[in-house]
Amino acid sequence: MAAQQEPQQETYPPPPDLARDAVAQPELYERADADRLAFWHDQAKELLSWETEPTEVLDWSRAPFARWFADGRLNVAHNCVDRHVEAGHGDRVAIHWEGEPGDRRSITYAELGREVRRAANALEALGVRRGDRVALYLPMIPEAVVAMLACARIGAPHSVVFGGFSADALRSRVDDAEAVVVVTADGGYRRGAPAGLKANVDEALGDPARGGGSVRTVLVVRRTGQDVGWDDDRDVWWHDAVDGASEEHEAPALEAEHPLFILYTSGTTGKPKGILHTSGGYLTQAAYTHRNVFDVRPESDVYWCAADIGWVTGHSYIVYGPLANGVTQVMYEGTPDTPTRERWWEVVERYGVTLLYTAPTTVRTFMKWGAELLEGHDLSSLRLIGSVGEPINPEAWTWYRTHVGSGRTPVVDTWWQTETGAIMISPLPGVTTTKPGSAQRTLPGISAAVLDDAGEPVTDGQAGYLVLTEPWPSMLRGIWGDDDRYVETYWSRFPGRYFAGDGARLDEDGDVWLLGRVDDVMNVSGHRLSTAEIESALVSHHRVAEAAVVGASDDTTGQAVCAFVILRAREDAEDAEDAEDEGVGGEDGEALVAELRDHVAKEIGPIAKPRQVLVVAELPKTRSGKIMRRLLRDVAEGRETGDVTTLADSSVMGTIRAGMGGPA
Ligand code: 6R9
Repeated sequence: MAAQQEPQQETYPPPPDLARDAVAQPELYERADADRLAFWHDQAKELLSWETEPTEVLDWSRAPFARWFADGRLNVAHNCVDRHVEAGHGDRVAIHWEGEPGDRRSITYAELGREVRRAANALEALGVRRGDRVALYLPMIPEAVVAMLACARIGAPHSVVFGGFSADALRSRVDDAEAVVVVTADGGYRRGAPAGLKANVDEALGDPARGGGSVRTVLVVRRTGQDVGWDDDRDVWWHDAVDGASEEHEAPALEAEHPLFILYTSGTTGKPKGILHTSGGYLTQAAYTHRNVFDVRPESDVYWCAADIGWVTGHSYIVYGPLANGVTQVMYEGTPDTPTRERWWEVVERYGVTLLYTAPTTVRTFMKWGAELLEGHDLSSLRLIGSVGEPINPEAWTWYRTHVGSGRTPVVDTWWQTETGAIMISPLPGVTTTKPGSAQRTLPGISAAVLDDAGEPVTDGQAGYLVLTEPWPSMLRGIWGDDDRYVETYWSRFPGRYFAGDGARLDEDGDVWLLGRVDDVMNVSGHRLSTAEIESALVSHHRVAEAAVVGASDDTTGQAVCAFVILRAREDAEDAEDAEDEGVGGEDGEALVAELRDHVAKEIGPIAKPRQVLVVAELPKTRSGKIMRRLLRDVAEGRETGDVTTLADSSVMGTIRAGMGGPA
């Protein structure tokens, strides 16, 4: 990494009325700085309802395994729904849901409460007990929220698997968590057509020899009405199990450290990590960050987080944070271009959305489509817009503020991870003078540093490694079933500090600029993908001998998957001949490339499909046999090749370029 100097940018102070009235005022930093643990204790008590209020704050005696608010007891689902009804807000809309085909439902907090209690009873009737894991594989429909809250209510940790993942990816996650129930749907709508989900569940669980054996029941929501296979011994319709269930359900008071969910995320090896989050600390920070970063006014705001519940953003900022704060939100099932590229702006207009939270890749897509598409729509209800998932380049930031925020709304660029559970670095909209492209400051109560290789704080705006220097309430409690990997991945690079895996630098004001991942994790459209996972998918294809995957920069998706593969020699003589003259341009070559791209989509999911697959004769390796991805990235991004002196065979890069028809 090299230090880079941002050109002098315009900065944006908070609008004066917001500076005056914002939920978060400058003294929030002062309170947190004065006594960090007392500050978090206050947040936990002020923002949540406890059956037993905690007297303990942080137990760090078994570091890096943290316990927060450990003697407190609460029920997360009660905090997200029932208590708002008890406080007289039962008629407030919790979710304005819009399906991709245009069907709509508005669900009040009172109705949501009844649904969650019915679903909780249904799960218990299916034999789900406190501590059992439940896998959810669902489209963006209200039942997804209901199922998550029903699990939370009975203390059965959920493991949401993104609906775009393949049957194989689902099976490995179900197996790792040993889930007893899978909640799914017949399908969901995507780009104007029903996409099947139940069929993938059948494939994942169909052959007990391959896994999935822990699952007793598959609970199926009818969404698209498409035909589905059915196993009478295992499959149950959601409407049969839930609709007739009692709407009375006593929410048990669970320990603050009771597991709330597992969410799998890509790491540097091929095996996804099951990130474990627990109840009291997680909910405290989800609610605190949502309230202060988005300046939430539950009586008047209409909030829209356009993520999928399959990612952590959907967990913390569609389900737990917003519902704990009792806000009204919009939930949309489909893609932004269905039926037209104006869909989002129609949604903003229809519900009067005031707060919008999305990813830079979406902003760049809208940029590409052109600002004209927004011009016919009344976006004046928007008062604050947020970004998450990857670094937002200053051009996209400025476009977002100008065209979506009508040149007047604050933009909050929020840095965090599946592992952090909630936002860690972000402007506060009524306090911070924002700089396009910078996530700026740790939130009150959070501490971070940027370190060099030796673990010393970097100076002079140099690039370094982002670390978190103090434990925080919504931190991961570990990796499911793998304590050693937790310690090794996050706490061994800089002992005592949490290593985030991101590069960063601090500018002269001390503001943080994120520089992307420093490990073999790619960020494609804000989704984390591991190079190792895609490489192992590629080598599982019978024609591939070896594969190397890099993330190449892409104008729209941030990074794009770029794969280099070496083919196996074919067994029979005839084939061996055409394997030899099989260049990337040949007809057979093209068909094979298409096949390999589809193979990855099938093994992992369409989001992992490589943008490019290049067939090469050799891969650049160091003498110790490590693939030099840096050089492949140069090729993928069309640059001159950097330093090749550590290559075992320095002619390899020339061979690769020659094979591609590019400059050697
Ligand atoms: C919430 C989420 C985490 C990784 C993280 C970093 C990148 C997220 C960012 C950002 C720069 C931001 N990232 N937000 N980089 N600025 N505002 O995305 O979680 O899927 O676990 O990804 O995403 O690289 O390490 P997750």
